[in-house]
Amino acid sequence: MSHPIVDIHTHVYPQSYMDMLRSRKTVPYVHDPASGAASRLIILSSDDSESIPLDQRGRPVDSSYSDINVKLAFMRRHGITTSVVSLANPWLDFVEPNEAQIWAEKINDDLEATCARVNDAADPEGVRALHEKQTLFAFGALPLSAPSADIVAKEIARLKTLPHLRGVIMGTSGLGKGLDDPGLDPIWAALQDTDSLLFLHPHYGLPDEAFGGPEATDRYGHVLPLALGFPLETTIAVTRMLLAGVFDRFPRLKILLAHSGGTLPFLAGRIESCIAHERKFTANGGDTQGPRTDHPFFPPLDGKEEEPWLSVTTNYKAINTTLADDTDSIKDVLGGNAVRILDLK
Ligand code: 5CU
Repeated sequence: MSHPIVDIHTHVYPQSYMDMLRSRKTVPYVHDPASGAASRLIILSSDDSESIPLDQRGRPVDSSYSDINVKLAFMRRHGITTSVVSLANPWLDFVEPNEAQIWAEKINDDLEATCARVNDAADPEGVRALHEKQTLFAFGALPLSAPSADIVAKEIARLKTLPHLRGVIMGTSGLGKGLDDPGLDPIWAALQDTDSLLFLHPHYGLPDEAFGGPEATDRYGHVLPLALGFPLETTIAVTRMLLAGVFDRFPRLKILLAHSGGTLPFLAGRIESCIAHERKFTANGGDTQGPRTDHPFFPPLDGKEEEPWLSVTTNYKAINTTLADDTDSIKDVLGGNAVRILDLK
């Protein structure tokens, strides 16, 4: 391997977080069936219906969600040299306000310690080239349910002091009112002032009715919410930021949108057109100047976790096919861009 291959979208649930989920009985929670069958992770309210037996709710959760050695094995299997790990959804969104800061510090310190341990242990004698080592960095979690946005801003500043942290991960609910909420301004300011990358990731999707209600969920499982609900959630969240002028007030905000930007790349033109034609938006002071517009939770089925994962190999194939002979661009997309933007040296 002569160049870095970086995975910037790869989640973990640290053990302390799993323990906390095990102590809960409402979403999000972990249920351990008395039969000894695999534990269940129930993080979506649609998975928590009384009509579903408890032992079958949500999804099976195994060590790949929390064990860093399993993550490193996953990286080796797919030729990934560097991963920027992040706490998985729903992050700390649901934590009691008075516990949010404590949990954020605990999770973020835990991520920092894990990265430090892995990076030091990866090459104890220092004999391997940088790009041959397995290295870990992390995006930090934010205490968004804390009593004030200043507590969140303080954690963003603290993250800059942790050597392996490279930004933050956040969902689309913000402080509970969505990302066009002016109450988020201190947080946007902290991210901009500290030059911290924001990894924006969906969790809440769209209401079940959008997909045909419980009958459709029973028939198709998570296909519609994950394939369509997640990307649309991201698209709606970022569009609300655009409409609220967040990018005008914070022009140096750096955002990484999960899942290739949701559906934003396809809908940007239509969003601009609708903005330009909406009287209510202009009457309310909206700015119509345009144009202004950019893991492993999919293991293979049938117990084939040890084989290459389709969710990874599909990306490799798309990159190699689309960019064909342009080897420099292939290297950039596979890792060079991430190394540069996130300073992963
Ligand atoms: O595909 C994904 O990114 C995910 C994720 O991050 N979390 C989840 O619950 N399902 C799918």
